[in-house]
Amino acid sequence: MERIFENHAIRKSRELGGTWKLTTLPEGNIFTVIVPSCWEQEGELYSYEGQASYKKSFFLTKDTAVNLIFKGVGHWAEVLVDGVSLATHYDAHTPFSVSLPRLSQGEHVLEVIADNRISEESALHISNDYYHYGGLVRPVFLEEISDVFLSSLHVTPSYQGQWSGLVQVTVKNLSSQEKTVCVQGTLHHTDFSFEPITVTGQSETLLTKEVMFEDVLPWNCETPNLYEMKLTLWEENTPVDDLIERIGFRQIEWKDSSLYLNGEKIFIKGFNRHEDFGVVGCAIPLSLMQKDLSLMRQMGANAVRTSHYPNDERFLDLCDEMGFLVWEEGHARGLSEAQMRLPNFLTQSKENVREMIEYHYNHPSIVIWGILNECASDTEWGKTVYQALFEEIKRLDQSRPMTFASCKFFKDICLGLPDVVSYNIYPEWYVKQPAGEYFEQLYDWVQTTEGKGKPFLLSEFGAGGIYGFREPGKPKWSEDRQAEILDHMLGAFMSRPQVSGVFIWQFSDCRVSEENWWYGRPRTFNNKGVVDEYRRPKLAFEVVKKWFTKKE
Ligand code: ADA
Repeated sequence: MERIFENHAIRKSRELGGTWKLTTLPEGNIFTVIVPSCWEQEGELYSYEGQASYKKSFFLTKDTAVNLIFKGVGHWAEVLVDGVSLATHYDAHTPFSVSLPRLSQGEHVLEVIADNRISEESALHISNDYYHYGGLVRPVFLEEISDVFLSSLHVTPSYQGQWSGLVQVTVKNLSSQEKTVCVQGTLHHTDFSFEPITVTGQSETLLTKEVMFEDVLPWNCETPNLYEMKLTLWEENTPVDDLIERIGFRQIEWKDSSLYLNGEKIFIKGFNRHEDFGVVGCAIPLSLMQKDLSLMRQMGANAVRTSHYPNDERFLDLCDEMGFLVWEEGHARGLSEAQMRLPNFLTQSKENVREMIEYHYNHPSIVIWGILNECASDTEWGKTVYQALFEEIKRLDQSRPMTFASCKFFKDICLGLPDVVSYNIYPEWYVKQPAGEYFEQLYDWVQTTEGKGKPFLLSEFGAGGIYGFREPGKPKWSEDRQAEILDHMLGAFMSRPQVSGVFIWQFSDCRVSEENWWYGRPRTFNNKGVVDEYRRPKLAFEVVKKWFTKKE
């Protein structure tokens, strides 16, 4: 299934999983691999940076229109069917789909050429403090669709004494003929329908309707109530397509420096999490995604930041079900002004943010959108880019606040743009200064800028500890020192009224690029995880649990 719930009953959808033939290009080395997976999982390809062709045949029992859906390809993709190039896509962290109006009954060959090379054309995937895995790293699906089908569904919940939802549906007509269709929907005890419409040939039509819902319960961290909205598309008197989405009724407000969920004040106790697990890299199976959230819950966390890119939607489905709050962000980490001036940067960033919101809009767990982690927010050019991306978010979603994590201490010029001010700070690790003192200086400076009075999140703080390195003398990189520094930081930050929430850097260790990073990253890993890449807890695990489960 594309999600962790059944999102079609009428439309035929199957995963093109199992074995694929991988051929490295131009070397021509051939591997039989399982999709989804990172090619780095193949020992010989552990550090492969290049192109590879993935091939798999599929069979259609009748002539039909099809949708090919790619949930994540690292990080350039070219899609060919029967040798014909149909589409390209950039960035490993957002889905894309290719619709074909007609494929004949019989066997066809799907080929995807993936390329994880770093170049000036690749503005988001660069040598970085996380790894740029290659291949079909998330699942691939084949849907057999009718010529006219439901291509997206967004629901924006609101509460005025009764829950309602702005329902926005797009109907896509792949054929050249106009069609008369009707969309009907149901959620819990409420049925609704749109007026019948005639859609022209080769068009995409947006339908919008405000629907009042009877006796639905709100979504929150303690009782994450979810409801399936089922849409059916009728052509004449025949149901030809359907789309099922999951909705959570909740209202988000950031006011008087705090987050309110359905009117209740929430203090965020979160982790930063990279999509990276030992052996499998970023192609994490659902069971291990759930393991991560269970471990965070054991430590008393209620939130997760998808540092630094959009996440697998099945992970977000789990966050919806388990009542986690999510800061999801567009793909970017630590890009300089020069890198933000690269010709592809703004286009690739905007497309990444657009796809993130397009595909993840309905997740109630997402309570804030982030962009451009630690980019050049201390420069005029950087400010124009932050402004442009915030405008893109606002164009697509007016229901959620926005933020960005800054590291421009005492010199950020973009703090007037976000709804929430967020900073990444590392006192006692990178900076020889007590955590509380460092925080007060920074917070007081922010009150002299356009960030004055805004909710303030500590989006990152932490220290390195190499799993298994125990030393009572507590030198840096020992688990003992990591635990001590986190104890000081949490003690300093959790008690301060100016802080709306915290995200520890980071949940688990993750692999990093060798170029530019190996010397500061023992094992060529970022070792600031509270657990290592195999989720083995370090001494810091119990320290976090002490603070996150402490009764106010
Ligand atoms: C930065 C960055 C993180 C990570 C961290 C670290 O804050 O946002 O991705 O690199 O530093 O470990 O130093």
